[in-house]
Amino acid sequence: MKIIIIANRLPVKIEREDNAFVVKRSEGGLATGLGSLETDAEMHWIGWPGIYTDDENEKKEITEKLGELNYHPVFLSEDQIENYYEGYSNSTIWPLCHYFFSFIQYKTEYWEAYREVNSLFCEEALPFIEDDDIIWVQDYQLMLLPKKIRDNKPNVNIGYFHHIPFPSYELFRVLPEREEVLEGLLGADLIGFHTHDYMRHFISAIYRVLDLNCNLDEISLRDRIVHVDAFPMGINYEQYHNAPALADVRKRSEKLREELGSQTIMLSVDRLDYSKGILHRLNGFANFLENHPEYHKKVSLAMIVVPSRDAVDRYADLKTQIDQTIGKINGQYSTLGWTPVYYFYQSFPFNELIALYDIADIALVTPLRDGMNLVAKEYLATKREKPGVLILSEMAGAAIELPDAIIINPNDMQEIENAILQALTMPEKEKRARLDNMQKRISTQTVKKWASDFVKELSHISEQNKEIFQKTVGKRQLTQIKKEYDQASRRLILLDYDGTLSPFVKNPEDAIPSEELLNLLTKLTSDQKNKVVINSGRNRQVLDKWFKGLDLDFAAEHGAFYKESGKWHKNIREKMEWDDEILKIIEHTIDKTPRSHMEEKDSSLVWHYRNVDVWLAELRQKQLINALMGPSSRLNLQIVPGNKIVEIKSPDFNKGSEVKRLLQKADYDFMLAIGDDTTDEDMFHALPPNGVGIKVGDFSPAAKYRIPLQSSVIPFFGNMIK
Ligand code: GDG
Repeated sequence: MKIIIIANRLPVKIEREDNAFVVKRSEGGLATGLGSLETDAEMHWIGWPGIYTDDENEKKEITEKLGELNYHPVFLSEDQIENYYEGYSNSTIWPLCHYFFSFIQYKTEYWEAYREVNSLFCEEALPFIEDDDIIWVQDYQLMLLPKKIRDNKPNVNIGYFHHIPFPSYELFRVLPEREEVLEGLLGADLIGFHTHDYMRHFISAIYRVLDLNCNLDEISLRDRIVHVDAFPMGINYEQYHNAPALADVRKRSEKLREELGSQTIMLSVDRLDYSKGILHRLNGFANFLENHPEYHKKVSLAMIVVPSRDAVDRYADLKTQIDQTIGKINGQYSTLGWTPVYYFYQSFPFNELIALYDIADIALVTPLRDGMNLVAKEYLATKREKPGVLILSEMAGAAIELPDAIIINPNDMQEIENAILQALTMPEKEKRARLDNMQKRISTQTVKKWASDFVKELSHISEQNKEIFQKTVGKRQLTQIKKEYDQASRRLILLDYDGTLSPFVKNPEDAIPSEELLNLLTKLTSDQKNKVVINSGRNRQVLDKWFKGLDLDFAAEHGAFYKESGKWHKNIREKMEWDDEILKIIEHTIDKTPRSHMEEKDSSLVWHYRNVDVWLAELRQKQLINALMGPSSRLNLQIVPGNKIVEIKSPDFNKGSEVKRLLQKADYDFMLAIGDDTTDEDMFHALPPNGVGIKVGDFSPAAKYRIPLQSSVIPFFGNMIK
């Protein structure tokens, strides 16, 4: 088994030096985290090497050089980088995911290049991929890749991690290619985000855009389940915590301190990006200086802006605005011995960055949106004897894990100003207590743990998907079931109706049996070896009407009644009399939930919500169950959530008790139960080990087999009895 990481960039850069190619390592968080994964598996990395060349010999040379490190380059042209990377990735998806609606650019050539490059990554990756490998795709540049790989290698384990925010559905829906992007991601077995909020937004986009079934953190597809989870990314804590003690760093810290004097230093470190809130931060600081002259000459902001994407117009404009704002602040407040803003538009070597973290009394991390923000965590990790204060935007994923920071809304200048004042006046004891709490968290939730949690969960889900694959009725499974059927002399066949023999329709009363189904049932019942029972939640009258003339037995209302040899019997003493409180709760729910209704059966009450908006239905379903909890336990009733219904019934019978009753009355050497709903799980559990339980739709651990689509049920029986 190998672990293959596929990312837009390799963790190294190739550069030309004196007519030769040199490999330069970049110690990004991702590379470090994955590098420290404790695994026996061989690690490979596929990505762009950061250099353009059309020369095949050069490509060969670079490929060989990188191959020694298990890195495999995907060569991209300047056009591709312009349209796929700067275009669709950074001018369409990036602003979309960071809620910069008006910055989103839609261009056909961007999308075409994005598709093309995702296909190219797939082509380059396929030769390396074997069935038991783990493929881990990184980030928003490669959202179509999971599906592309899945289409070629259906059994491989694929994970995807989204490093930036995932926006709410209301924003995501504006993307013209929303379906294809989501379908691309669903090629993965596991999709990871930094926070539960992004995960929630993604799931809501899935059911609203693709109309797929989502059950908590699972999305059911035809042949597998996709899991969605939050994995907050951490840092290499030890590395940052120990770095200030390195001799070289100490030297740099001392020099910096000397140069900056005794004033308080606030630090900010970002890539040049409008999502990082750099201008808001500067304006907040300007307000602070204006309103607090007592801090003039006592506080400076060291602002590091790392050049990034400056080929994109938006970024070039932002750079100009930053330059101007800093010029204005410094022009207005500087004195001979004091500069309010030290501005560095450059990237620093690691040790210099640590020295800056080390001497900074306050870190000002105020992005308008940020997937996680690792700078906040790195700053906290470097603090040792002298605690620092972190001012952190609530819009950064990191805020969820770091409530002991001074949390601010980055759009509120007043809050930034107040937070600076709070940080400057915070007692040392409080600083220490807050820092200790935050260090406790980031020293355990490290990048190594992040990577290993993801890979562990992916392996677990892949195992589960393999099981689903094994259970899914295909040729092999059908042959086995058919063999058992043919060899049997006495067979019990238990059939659920709605969602199994008949598709779901808007109005339950319209779900009348099709000709095809009636023909099948005629054939099944004409075999003397078969006892065929429809085990349904429907009432007696409907079953009698719809299947008139067929030699079938029934269990109605989940086993409250059963019909044998043409005669109905009941498992309940009499018609239920419903408590007023229960009726009122359901009526209230119906009033508040347009398109839902109640069905009253002899033995149960059912609230139907098939035609209700998904979000509202989920809310009302929870509220209804909650409200029913008290009266139900008092009256000894059972609340059973089913497929778009909630049923309230006596706990004395269910679909499983009916199976047990039938098995006690006669011996069978072939027992098959098929159903799609949670209520059918009782049938699967009641079957003996040699029974054939078949779940239609979602995966059920209790059923031996699975038929993903209702429309395949009748053809399946047709083949079984052929
Ligand atoms: C994306 C998401 C998410 C910065 N300046 C220098 C330097 N850096 C390093 C920092 C830090 C990294 O760059 C920046 O990471 P962030 O997390 O802050 O932000 P993005 O680059 O936007 O990253 C973000 C991240 O992915 C991970 O999932 O947290 O939300 O936007 O490690 O230290 N490193 C050096 N010199 C510099 O001047 N050596």
